[in-house]
This record gives sequence, structure tokens and C-alpha cells, in this order.
Amino acid sequence: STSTQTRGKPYYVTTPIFYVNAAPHIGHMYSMVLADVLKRWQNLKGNQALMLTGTDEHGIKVEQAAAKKDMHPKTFCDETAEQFKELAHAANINCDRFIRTTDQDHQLAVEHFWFLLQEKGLIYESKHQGWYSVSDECFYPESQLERRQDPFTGEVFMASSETKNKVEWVEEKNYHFRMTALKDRLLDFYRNNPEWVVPHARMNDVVDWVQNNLSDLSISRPIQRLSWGIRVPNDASQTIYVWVDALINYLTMAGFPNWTPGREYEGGWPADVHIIGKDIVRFHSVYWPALLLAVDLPLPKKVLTHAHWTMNGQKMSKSIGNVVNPLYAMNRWGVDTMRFYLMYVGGLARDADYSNEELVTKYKKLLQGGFGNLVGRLTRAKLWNLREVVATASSMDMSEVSLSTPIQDAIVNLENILLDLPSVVDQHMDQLNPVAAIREIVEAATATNAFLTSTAPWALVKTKDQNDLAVAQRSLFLAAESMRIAGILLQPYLPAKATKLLDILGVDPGKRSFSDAALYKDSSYGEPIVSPGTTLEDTLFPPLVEDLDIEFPASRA
Ligand code: ME8
Repeated sequence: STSTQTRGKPYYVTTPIFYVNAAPHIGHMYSMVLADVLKRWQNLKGNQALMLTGTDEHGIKVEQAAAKKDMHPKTFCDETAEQFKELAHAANINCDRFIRTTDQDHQLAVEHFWFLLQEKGLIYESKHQGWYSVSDECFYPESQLERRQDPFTGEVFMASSETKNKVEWVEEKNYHFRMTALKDRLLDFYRNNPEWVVPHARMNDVVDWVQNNLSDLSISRPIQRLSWGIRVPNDASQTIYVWVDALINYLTMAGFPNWTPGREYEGGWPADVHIIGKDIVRFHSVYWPALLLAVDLPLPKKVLTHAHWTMNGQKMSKSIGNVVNPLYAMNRWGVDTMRFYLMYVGGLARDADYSNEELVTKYKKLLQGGFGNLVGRLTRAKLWNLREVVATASSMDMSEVSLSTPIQDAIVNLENILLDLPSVVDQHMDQLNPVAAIREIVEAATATNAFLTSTAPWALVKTKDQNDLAVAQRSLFLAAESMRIAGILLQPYLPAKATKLLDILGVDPGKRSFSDAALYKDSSYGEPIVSPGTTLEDTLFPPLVEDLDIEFPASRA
């Protein structure tokens, strides 16, 4: 991948674009932070990287939500899109574009894509009848429906057995995409790329579905039923299906269709990874590759699917309303605390239940008790000066120092952890597992705390013995190295807190890239960098508001 990088293809990561039918919640922030971490990781390694997020504004669902508020759809979209933008900004998401499907260049990209499909003879017109879910914006085959009853009104209705959302019978004339023509190519692609969908277990469902359920896809709606969307080129009586419109956003960002022949990759396409929730796997792993194959465009390299945040075991959802407002949560707990909690506890394979109690526990134990405590021990001790420790210990002749066996073993043990840490973290990132990666970093901090407890440098410096002093400096230096390396590796996760950590340690801002995260590579630090507006007394992980006994309303929106 390094060679493609230098040839000019930036790394390119996307989130889903979010429906603007309601305000954002923690689940949306989770997708954003995952993408942001992957992008920042590439930057840390010196690679150019692009990240895209944005809003999905067309379709029946949004049209109805606007009507409910008696607003013009565009005015309604402007308002909610602003909230998602605010979320991206507040969560420190380093996106290169916030796309809206109402953007002019996107509309042109969608129209162009439609022409290409038509040119290939893959669009035909026919009568369509089936069960449509407005909430999911898709048709379901009879086999995937169940009869449900509204607990309040007693009304009996048909619903998707997967999402439990209501469906309605629809008969209309519309355009179809001859997706069945792509069946063999899709199955070949899956066979040749068995690791395409991450985690792997979700790939099986995809293959199974294509083998057993693939049919042609209805890709337009009569304007009587949907007018809020992009018109079918040359047929003003039809609106393009919102999912076709939405998926193409990933190409719009990459500059499609205004590409210089031979240099198409410059805009980032093909995407390195689409990050999506497990609820939209079929759209991204069946419809999307089918559409791309149809017009001979390269497919995204990976689809990273994540599980859901639940609230008391139930999926958090805009329609149900059991949501945590991320802006409120960040305000209360801090931006990086939230990013940490989401990344550490969130599930790629399995759902995770959101809980403020757990958040507070993790904060205290891992951030305050881990990194905060360690950095405090290293820098605020009245017993030593970190700069002096680093300078002395890094040039120490160890053959002159006598180490007890337990201390010797403890040093070797921690050294081995730190020698491996950068590459272990990098491998997890390569496998799109930032959860496993951050857990390794946290474990290194835990090991470092245990190391300091066992070597007890604070006791050694008091004995006035020269050898004891050397041993103390030696072990403090190793602990400082651990924090320097962890601080560098944490930057993609906790951009502000990791920067502060490295400032407190006095690590030169020019020495904070992935290649600097090597044991004993840097001996120039130790003098704290005090940035404007802060003082040395500011703790890295201060007590949470919860600890201060201030009354706050429940965190629900
Ligand atoms: O599906 N836990 O938009 P959407 C974790 N517009 N993540 C969650 C979540 C939860 N409880 N709820 C939502 C759409 N998400 C389409 C996508 S893409 C071309 C079009 C996240 O507003 C998750 O990433 O319903 C999910 O896939 C996305 O929000 C869906 O957001």
C-alpha cells in the first residue's frame, strides 16, 4: 500500500451519510469517530488520507419528517444537517468534506451515474409491486416479513422481520436496475475477497443473500409518491431511489465523474474502507458493488461493519427516541472521554450497552488511574526532575549499575511490551480493529503502573545510595518511555488529551509521528511544554463533574 500512497492515491475512509429525519445520537458519533481514528492513524504514519461524512437528505422518510413539521424539505434538511455538522465539529472529527446529497456536484454525479447504467443497457421500466418500508427506505420480499400488532392501538400490520419496521403494499411503474445480471460477478468477487466485509461473520449473510434472494432493484419512484429527490434524467415523472442517490456520495467526494483519465485515483477512489452499521450491510455489500461493477468502476477495498449501541438492551434509534445526545454527553464528560469510551467499549461484532456508570468507571480506572496517574507520578514528583532523569538514564552505562534480579526482570518485561507495542497496534489497525488496538495501549499503561509499583523509585531515591539512584532513574526513564510511546499512539483516539500528555512530558511536537514511537528513540524530552491558556497544574484527567456532586439532568436527549 505504501507504493500506491506515493503514486498519489490517498487513503480514503467514509462514514454512512445520515438521514436528517431526526437529530444525531451516539451511534452516529460512533461511526464518525471510528472513521476519524482510521484517518488520523494514516496521518500518524505519514500517509495522505481523506475522510468523508455527511447527510442523506432525500427520500420519503425525510420528506414525511419535513411535512410533519410543516417545513419545506430543504429548509428542514438545512436545520438538521447543521446539527450533524456541529456534531462532527464538536467531536473533533477531521473530515475533509461534509457532504450533503442536496449539494450540486452530487446531483450531477448521480445523474451521470444513471446515464452510465443506461448506456450499459442495465435499466428497464416495468410495473413494480411489493412491500415497502419507509423507515428503512427499501422493499422487502414476502419471506422477510412478519405480522405484528401495535401494543397501543391494536392495529395489525405487516413488518420487516429484521428491523420490525412497518411495510406498506405499493404498486407503481418505475425503473429497475438489472442487478440479477451481476449475480455471477458478485459471487466471484466475494469468493476472491473473503475478507472484504469485516468482521468476517457478516460476509456469510451477504453471500447467502445474493445466492438466494437477489432480484432486480427498483431504482425510481413516481413523483406522486416521492418528489423530494433527484429526478430521473429525461423522465420528470420519476425520482431516483434514495439509496442509489445516497451510495453515490462516496464517488462524488472522490471527484467523480470529472476524473483525469489515468489519474482517477487522485481523488481517493476506490475507498479504502466504508464504515457502516450492521443495519445497512446489504446496501453496501450487495447493491453498491453491483452498481459499481455495472459501470466498470473499482470496488471499495473493505467494508467495516460495526454493531449497535443499545440503551437497556434496546437499539438506540432516532425513531424510538431512546437516544443519548452526543453533544450533551461531550459537554458533560469531555470530548476525548467520550471518544475513549466509544472506542474502548463499542462493539464491532457485538452490540454494546451505553451506560454512564460504566463510562465513569472506565474513566477513573483507565484514564485517571492509568495515563493520568502515571504522568503525574513522572512529572509532579518533588523527588526528581523528569528532564534530568531522561538525560541521565538515556546515557547511563548500565554495566556500572547493579540490578537485582526482580528489577532486571521487570525492566526486560516492560521493554518487550514496548518494543512490540507500535507494531501490534499497527497490525490491529491494518485489520480494521481499532478496538483491539486501543486495548493494547491501555494494557501497556497498566503494565507500566505495575512496573513502577514493583520498582518503587520513590523509595530508592531516598536511600542516598548512588546505585539506588541510578536504578530509580533507569526505571523512571522506562516508564517515561512507555508514556511517550503510548501518548504518540493515542493521538488518533484522543487528539487533545494525547497532545496534552506529550506536552506535559515535553516531547518535541516534531517527534510525535509513528516512527518516533520506538523505544529509546528520543532522549530530548522531559521539559514540559506549557501551551497558552494552560498551566502545569492542569491535570490531564481531572475529576469528572459527577465526582463534584453537581446535579445534572439525565443524559437522555
Ligand atoms: O442508514 N448504534 O442513515 P441513518 C451504532 N442514510 N450506530 C448506529 C446506531 C446505533 N444504535 N444507529 C445508527 C442510513 N447508527 C442511510 C445511510 S449511506 C450511503 C446511507 C449509525 O441515519 C450506523 O453507522 O439511519 C448506521 O449505519 C448509520 O448510523 C445509519 O444512519
